[in-house]
Amino acid sequence: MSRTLIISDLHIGSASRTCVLEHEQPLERLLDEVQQADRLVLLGDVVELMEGRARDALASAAPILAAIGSRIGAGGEVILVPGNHDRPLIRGWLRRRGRELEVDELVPVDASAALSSLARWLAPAVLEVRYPGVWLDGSAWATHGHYLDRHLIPVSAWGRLRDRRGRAGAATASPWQYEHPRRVQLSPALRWLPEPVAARVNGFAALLRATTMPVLKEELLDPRIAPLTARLLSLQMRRHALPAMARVVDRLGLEPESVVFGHVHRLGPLAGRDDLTEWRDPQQRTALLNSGSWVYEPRLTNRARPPHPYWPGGAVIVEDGSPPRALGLLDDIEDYFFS
Ligand SMILES: [Mn+2]
Repeated sequence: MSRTLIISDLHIGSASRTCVLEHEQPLERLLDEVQQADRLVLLGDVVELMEGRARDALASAAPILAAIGSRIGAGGEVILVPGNHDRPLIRGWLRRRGRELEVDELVPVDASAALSSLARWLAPAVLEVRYPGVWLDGSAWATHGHYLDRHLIPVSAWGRLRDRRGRAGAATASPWQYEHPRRVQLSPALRWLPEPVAARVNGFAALLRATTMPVLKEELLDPRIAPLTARLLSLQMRRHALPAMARVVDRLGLEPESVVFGHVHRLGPLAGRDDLTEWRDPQQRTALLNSGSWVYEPRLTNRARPPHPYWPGGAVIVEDGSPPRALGLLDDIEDYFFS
């Protein structure tokens, strides 16, 4: 029996987000979980490299990754799949390479000095780097998920699914095209969708983008609308982010039984809360799972108790013989540990 633990969106070193792994108790909880796993997948946005102080972020990451690596131990396996916030780890390599990627391209661990440092900190665990995704076995594909942004129309920084009528399978795209969006022609008959109700709520318009943008803008998270934000983001997730992720998988020509992604910080599907038919592609062939985040955002949780889709500590577990499942690893930790 083999057990794979997938976590994403740690954003270690972020000045604008609270990475809970910079606190002892959440880190210990993760280390306990890591110890029970045969393999750890770090599914992107592990280190915050988009806020401009890469050196500081890496310094914050060093002790956390060292703790993870030593708990996994010699022979243990860590797979890193960079996301948009830690893409600088492989950016130079991508540029120098200059040709098409597989959907699970193996990236040399010395692709950059920073990546080499990560590998060194994680030792004695062995680091493997894949981009833009990794096949966990023949049936589950995992990716950070930032390619889904290509299928959203940014309007007032609010993402909406483009070209909803686009026929599934009518066009294909490659990782290279997702990396170089000007060459992507996914939506020749681009059509504006009716204004969603959510977009009319003042202050909400930018919230989806706020969770994924390089620097979280304080003014986008107005505390006065906090009770609405999680519900509205949930609506956004169902109507736009999940279909966009399904479209990425379809355009890449993949037919996995399940897709695990991060990026939008929304753990799920959660039992008893989410409609499982929404967490599938339109043909109901592929299950979609989101690994949530390890950042504490009280304006999204709004004093709710976990299990909550925006509670930090999200993970997806993949075990032989059973479908992947999402779970919160910090559901019994009180808010004040994070603040
Ligand atoms: Mn991301």
